Amino acid sequence: MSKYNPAKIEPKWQKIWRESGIYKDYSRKNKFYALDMFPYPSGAGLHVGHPKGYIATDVVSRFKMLKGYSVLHPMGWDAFGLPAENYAIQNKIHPEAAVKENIKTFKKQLGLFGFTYDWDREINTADPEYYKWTQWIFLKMFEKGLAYESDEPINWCPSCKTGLALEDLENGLCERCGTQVVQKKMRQWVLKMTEYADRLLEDLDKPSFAKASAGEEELDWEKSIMDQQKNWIGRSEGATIKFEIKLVPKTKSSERFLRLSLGKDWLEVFTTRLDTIFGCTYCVVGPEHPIIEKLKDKIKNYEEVEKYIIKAQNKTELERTDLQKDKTGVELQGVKAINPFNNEELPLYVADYVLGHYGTGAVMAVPAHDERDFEFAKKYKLPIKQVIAPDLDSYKKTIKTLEALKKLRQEARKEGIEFWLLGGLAGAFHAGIIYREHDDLDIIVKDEEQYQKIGGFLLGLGYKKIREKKVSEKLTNTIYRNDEGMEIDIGPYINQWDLKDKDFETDLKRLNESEALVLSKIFQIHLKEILRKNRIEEKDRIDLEYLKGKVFIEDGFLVNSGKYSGHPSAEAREKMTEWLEKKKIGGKKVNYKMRDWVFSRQRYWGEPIPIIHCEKCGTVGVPEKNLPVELPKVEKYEPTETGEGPLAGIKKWVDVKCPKCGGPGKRETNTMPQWAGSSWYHLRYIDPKNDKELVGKEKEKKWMPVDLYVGGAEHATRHLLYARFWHKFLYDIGSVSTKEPFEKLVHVGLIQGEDGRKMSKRWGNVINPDDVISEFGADSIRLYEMFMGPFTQNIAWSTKGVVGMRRFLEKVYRLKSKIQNPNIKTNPKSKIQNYKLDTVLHKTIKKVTEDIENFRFNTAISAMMILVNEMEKEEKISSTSYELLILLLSPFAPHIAEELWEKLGNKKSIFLEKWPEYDPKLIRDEQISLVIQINGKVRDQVEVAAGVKEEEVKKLALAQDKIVKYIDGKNIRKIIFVPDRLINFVI
Ligand code: ANZ
Ligand code: ZN
Repeated sequence: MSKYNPAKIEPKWQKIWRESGIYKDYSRKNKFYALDMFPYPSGAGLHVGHPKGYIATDVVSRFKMLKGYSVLHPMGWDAFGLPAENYAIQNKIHPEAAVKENIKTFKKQLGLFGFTYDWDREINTADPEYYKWTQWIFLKMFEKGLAYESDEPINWCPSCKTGLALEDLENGLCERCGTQVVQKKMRQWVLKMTEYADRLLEDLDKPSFAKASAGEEELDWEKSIMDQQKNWIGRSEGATIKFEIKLVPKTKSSERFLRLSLGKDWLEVFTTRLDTIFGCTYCVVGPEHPIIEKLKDKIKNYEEVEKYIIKAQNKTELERTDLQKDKTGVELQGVKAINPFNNEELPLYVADYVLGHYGTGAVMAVPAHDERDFEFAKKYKLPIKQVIAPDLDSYKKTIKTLEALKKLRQEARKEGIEFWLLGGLAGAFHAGIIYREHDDLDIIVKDEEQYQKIGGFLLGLGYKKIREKKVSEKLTNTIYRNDEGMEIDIGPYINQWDLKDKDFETDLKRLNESEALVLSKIFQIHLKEILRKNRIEEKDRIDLEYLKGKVFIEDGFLVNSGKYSGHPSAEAREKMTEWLEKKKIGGKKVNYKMRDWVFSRQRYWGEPIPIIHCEKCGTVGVPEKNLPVELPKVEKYEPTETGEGPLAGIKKWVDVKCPKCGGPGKRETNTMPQWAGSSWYHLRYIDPKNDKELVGKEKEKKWMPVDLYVGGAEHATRHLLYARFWHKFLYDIGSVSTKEPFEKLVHVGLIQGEDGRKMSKRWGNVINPDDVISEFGADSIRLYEMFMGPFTQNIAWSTKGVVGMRRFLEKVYRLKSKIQNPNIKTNPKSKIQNYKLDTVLHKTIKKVTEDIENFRFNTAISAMMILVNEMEKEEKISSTSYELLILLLSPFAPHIAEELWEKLGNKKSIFLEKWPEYDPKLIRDEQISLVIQINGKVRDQVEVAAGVKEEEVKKLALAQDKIVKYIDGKNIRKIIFVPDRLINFVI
């Protein structure tokens, strides 16, 4: 028999497949659309990491074909954009030529893998026939007001010499070249992606995947990717509040505050924590905030403010918002903000930790409950006022009644823990000071539950504080009454504590939750008394120094908050929002982190934006019939320093007639970003040659949504967001019938170099698939990449692993010689030839089927390896068994499968077969204990596989020592066999 020779059989089958068009049967009833994230054809060609995802979709495509689906599995090129252009510049070739060249290489390389692509559907985003429709979509957005010009400062990469979208940054650096971006004010085109923010969020899970017609289905996306999208969209529910602005006149002559000339002036802030409003001790605006310019004349230290603003402009957003970075700011002297809830006059600062474009660009600062505000307040010695107490619900549960409390106290006393009681008092005292604020305390005291919470929480604090001299002195001069009405002078105890500091600490540590509660209860009973006796003054309030570095940022219960004290945070937020709305000075507000998509690039290699600027008519869309606006062929395409794209230099191209008025107009010279073409390519594959529509309605309905989309996790927040945005827009204008484009999304884990590093020229660890294929064959590399580990995991390449796969395939090939009666076909269901092997076989069918469906290719392959080992042990195997093995293997290693299939005498391609189904009877897994009786008496039992036949059981039973003894040459008169239960020998 011939030897396995992939070098011969792989090209042979690739040619046959290509010529027969076997993958292009689109007439079957059920469809499956498998989509890969298409590559940008870089100059370096593919390394072995790139095809991993492509192999996976190919395995699934072939599997689905065998399952009777029409499978759409296309491939194309993401050819526009920076990577291609930068490559061209570096290598001094025109990007168009470079792309053409690179595509050739890529296509050749992909061809070696034997993928099921329908190359008739190949698309190229840089092809005018394609980008005509990219431009068309832009025009539609422009018509609907979703594409607009803006002059806002944007992120500019000085190295790529172009503006970038927020999504193009990685930790504040240009994602392409790693250069620090700067803020640059320039004219740009922006797409109103924020208009879709809520839908982009909602449709991710709830009633997410919805075909317009069909019922609701969930998006089958990995949670991690969904989470990344959710975070990127960054929905925040909160409120806006208007703070009235008051001005302190510059002249000292008047002490009164003056209102701005046009009545009241307001500062609007956005907060997610309205419940903390009583803890607001200052307000902040970002350096971009218009109020600074507006109040220019009123700000006493404007010069200083201006200097600060200029400095802030050079910082990246990351530098500005990084929690670790030092917070800076300048007070706007002469300007105050009034907290509408308590009419407190608060200082107003400009600080760059507040961002201009988020929310309202201004915040109410609550240093006790926000870490950035806290850092800032510490630095500028601003008051820190606690208004939220943690919820100590668990304490409440531990003890319910005063009885229990008293018992505990008694027990505590038995152990001589009077300290605790006093500690409790001290804590109470301290807490009383802290919480004493206006008449809030009354509310607290009235509300027992609240009280416990606050008291319990503050006990620890009390203990600590008490040891500080200042407090000790105060306590020493005070007389307290315990809950039995006894007066206690705690002075001496305090001194004791000081003396026995160590013991005290030990005691402290012994406090458990319920004991802490005891103390808080006592605190509760005594507090009124304490306060009355001591007539505690406001000035005694001790600020929460203990909070240093440990800001309580969670929800809890309000304290120090006027009539809102005692309410849980969420409830308080609701009530406060209502109040704002009633007063018409604010209300509920939802904010998104995501921003509109900065859509223009000052580069050559992209789709021209189909807009004409006319002095009279403004911006005018190029009429549809004039699309595409072709990218002019130019000699010089390098980016310029000016912030204008290279197209601006081509006068002949720029100067046009205004389509509206016929007057002189100029073409838009910015181009679209790399992500434009890929935002809708999934639709073009469906109908790639249609010159009337971007996709024909019937075809779109037939194929959408994409059933399986596989690609890199790095696209989680950029491409996948853009594509969903465009798809939703196309849904809205009736171009597509589904709200979401991609039903199932799986991310591919990276293949690293053999050294565990990212595969890159820089590390010299790049492995070229062409070499691997010429040495071991495409089927071996296909199998290996699916076998290396769980699909979504990053994993290092190992050439040894490919060798292993090659050996496995050789084994499979050799097994053919074990076929018994190769010419007689056996029916898999009726004629079971070898029970044990068939069991393994059918289990393997089940496993491989389920594993492919769940992207567990590695375990599918191990199951097949086990099967092959079992087959090797047999002297003979049936042709049916062998065929089943080949079928199971075919999606993974299509060439060898097809070859062997042919060798078995089949006339049609294996991919026109039906995927095997397992026989449930055969995979009843359990080994069962089968009882052996002699004359009805149990004498022994044996372990056998379920379903085993009488003949086999008989042989087995008669071979058992015990049974041999009983039978001992006697004549067996009768055998009674109950399958899977017993065998009875009558002698
Ligand atoms: C008061 C407050 C108190 C806040 C507190 C938080 C905690 P997310 O959840 O990310 O939406 N904020 C608002 N606009 C801002 C801006 N332009 N730049 C920087 N920070 C800004 O964050 C919303 C919170 O971030 C808002 O709620 C506001 O601070 C701050 F205990 O208001 B908060
Ligand atoms: Zn005009």
